[in-house]
Amino acid sequence: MSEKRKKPVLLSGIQPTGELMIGNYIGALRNWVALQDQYDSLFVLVDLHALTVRQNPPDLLRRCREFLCLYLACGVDPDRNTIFVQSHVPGHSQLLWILNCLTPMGELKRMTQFKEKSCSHRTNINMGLFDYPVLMAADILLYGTGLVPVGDDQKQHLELARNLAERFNARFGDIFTVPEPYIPVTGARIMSLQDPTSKMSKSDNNHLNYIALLDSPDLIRQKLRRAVTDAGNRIRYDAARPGISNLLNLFSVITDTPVDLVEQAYDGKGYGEFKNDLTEVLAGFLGPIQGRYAEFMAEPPYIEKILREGAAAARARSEMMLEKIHDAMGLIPFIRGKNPG
Ligand code: ATP
Ligand code: LTN
Repeated sequence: MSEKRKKPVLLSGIQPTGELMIGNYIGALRNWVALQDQYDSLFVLVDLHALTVRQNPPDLLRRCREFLCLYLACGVDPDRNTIFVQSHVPGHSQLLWILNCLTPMGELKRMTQFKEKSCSHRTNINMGLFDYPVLMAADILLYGTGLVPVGDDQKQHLELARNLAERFNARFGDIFTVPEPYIPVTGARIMSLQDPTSKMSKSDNNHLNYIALLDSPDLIRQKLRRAVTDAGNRIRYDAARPGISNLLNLFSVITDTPVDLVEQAYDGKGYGEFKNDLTEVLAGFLGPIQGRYAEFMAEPPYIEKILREGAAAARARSEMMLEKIHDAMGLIPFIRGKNPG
């Protein structure tokens, strides 16, 4: 067994919908990068999850490539991790079916994301949208994952994955690792710029609500200028003032400075100056990511190689796990290299 495989397994994914934005970076990608050395890490572009909402095929294809290049530009290292596309590994859909047969519909009806997406996609409430959390559980359980770095909004889905692992193990023997969420202490829920009581979301129809990783400095300035702040003009963190508190959080995370020190630095200064400085901070942070992104986008053969190798490694691992699962459940083993039966 190689050195890499002895480490505990970490897996996470982001669906290629909308535009990758600063909340996705702070809640998820930043931690993928921070943890990638300590774990045997798998990072998945969960394209099948994206099909739960209507997609235009050429746009989806372009977005998948852009997302992969952004993962790399943010520091996810293909030499130290397995990076792959969910639809390249059939085991995810196979395990989905098995887990479906262990999931009471009541558990899925309670899911907050299903309720929210059912409201925002009223004309397309499909089975996939309902089953989305079970596919996520399959992604996780298929590799014996111990740790799943995600933002706060995914807590409920992680709980389902844990329940399914425990239910399966109790019925069929100790096959699955029960995964733990890794949710950052700060930045687990970055809020929308125009409505700081809702989560910032990369598929928001109103682009003013989020800072995309590919936004230009001018666009960042415009978006921050229009970001809702609260009555008053003091730069103070206060749960009753979600607008300025959200911006303070962003400033604190990106500059790696505790919120109280940021507050001290802006004592007596106004929203205008703070927003200008936050623009500089974000533009300065995103500039190098955008530079690396452009370099990766100009290297399609390199990206294809990463995906080919990632899919091969993930397929091999997933097939071994599926054999164990099938065996435990009483399905006839598939005999490699021979015709079954
Ligand atoms: P969509 O709007 O397309 O449904 P999203 O912005 O909610 O997408 P996801 O693809 O659902 O993003 O999530 C990708 C990762 O980013 C997940 O780990 C999720 O928890 C995290 N994340 C999403 N939004 C935020 C946010 N506002 N703050 C912190 N983390 C977030
Ligand atoms: N549902 C997740 C994306 C996702 C995921 C996963 C995250 C799909 N499969 C496996 C972690 C592990 C979301 O962020 N919306």
